[in-house]
Amino acid sequence: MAGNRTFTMIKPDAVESGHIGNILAEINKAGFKIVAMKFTRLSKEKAGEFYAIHKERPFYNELVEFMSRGPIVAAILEKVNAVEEFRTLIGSTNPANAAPGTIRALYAKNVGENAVHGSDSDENAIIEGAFHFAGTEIFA
Ligand code: IDP
Ligand code: MG
Repeated sequence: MAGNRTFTMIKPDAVESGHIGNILAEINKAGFKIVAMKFTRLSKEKAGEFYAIHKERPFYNELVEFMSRGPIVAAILEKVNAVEEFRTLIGSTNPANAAPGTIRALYAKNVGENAVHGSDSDENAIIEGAFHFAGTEIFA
């Protein structure tokens, strides 16, 4: 249902550091239901497309390189008020500013390599989920 889903990625830094299990445990503890999930890798082209909204930002090329350098876990999560609840669970973009106990405070390295993605609106959650998953891969 719109409004109750968000999209996330466990980013290459967190996968490389062996934190997939820890991060999924935090997501489960916070009461999110996983309705779609895959272990995959973004090509440079796909990473560029996913982050096209940041094309004019100075860190765009760095972001595309980073997000395509290794595998990620992509997932669609369900919970009442999922987008906002998940942004609260992951904490600020820069882990130096992330509240204690948030996923980024626990596992992010820096403002670029920050462990997880979380959609910023219901509209983008739908777009981002559809970017990674076919309807047949989503289990409500
Ligand atoms: P968000 O992931 O918290 O929504 P956005 O501002 O949407 O943050 O930025 C998207 C992603 O771009 C961030 O998660 C991070 O990986 C990267 N990023 C943001 N700001 C910087 C920066 O100043 N330097 C390098 N990478 C950045
Ligand atoms: Mg964002």
